[in-house]
Amino acid sequence: MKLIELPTHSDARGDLTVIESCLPFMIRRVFFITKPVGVRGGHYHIKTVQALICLQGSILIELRDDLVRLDDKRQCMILQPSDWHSMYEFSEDCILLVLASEHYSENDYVRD
Ligand code: T46
Repeated sequence: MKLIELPTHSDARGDLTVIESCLPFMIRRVFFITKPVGVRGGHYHIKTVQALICLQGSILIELRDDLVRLDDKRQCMILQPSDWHSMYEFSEDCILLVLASEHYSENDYVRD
């Protein structure tokens, strides 16, 4: 797992945050999670690398040996395939954006 600070351009019109050359993979899939409750995740991947950005609200991400709260949209969490992760303690307004290196395949998941 790696945390990256995304460059943000702020002026009187607002903030513009860029995800460009900082990702260690080509984006093949994008999804976002809204209105999350309970616990999600609880798996690692065989091939997929992912970048997680909490666009709004906050979320707690549990890794094998770490616990990280994402609550800043300029922060990007890179998860390698072997990084087991579970997500919980979502704020009600949470929006989690995920960029993935592979197309969706259930065969890529190793679940608890
Ligand atoms: C991850 C965390 C951060 C699809 O059909 N296509 C997709 O691209 C995805 C991601 C999911 N789905 C279907 C499969 C399930 O029927 O959507 C349903 C919910 O997926 P899942 O239970 O895997 O959701 P999470 O929140 O536990 O995990 C998701 C990603 O699947 C996973 O890659 O790392 O978000």
